[in-house]
Amino acid sequence: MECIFCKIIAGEIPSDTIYKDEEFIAFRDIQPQAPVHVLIVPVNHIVSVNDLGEKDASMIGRLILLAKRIAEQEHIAESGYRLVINCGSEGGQVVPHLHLHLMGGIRLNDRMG
Ligand code: DGP
Repeated sequence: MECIFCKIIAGEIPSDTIYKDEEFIAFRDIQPQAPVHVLIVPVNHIVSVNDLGEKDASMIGRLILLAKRIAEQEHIAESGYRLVINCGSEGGQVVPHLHLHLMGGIRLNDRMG
């Protein structure tokens, strides 16, 4: 297994995990861009948005709803937050395992890259 997020899911690499169920794991980003920076990751190894199909539509819905719940737990729901999925090299994706960034706790600037 080469994928770093699969290794985190398997418990082979330590992480600051704040949520886990059979479908998703959420852990704090090792290089946080904001006071709250959580990565929400499907347990199944899906490389990127490019690999999603119709069968994944409900999973993606649950991913967003989980992000909303974690934002509430992290006390940033009211102040606001940003959800980002990078896709591919020019989209800024570094880890080739689909993940949603949840960032907040500070006023985020408008610059996207
Ligand atoms: P992206 O650029 O969208 O692929 O984001 C990858 C993020 O993953 C980046 O913000 C840093 C984070 N990251 C990379 N390796 C690790 C790790 O081993 N542990 C944790 N917690 N985060 C990691």
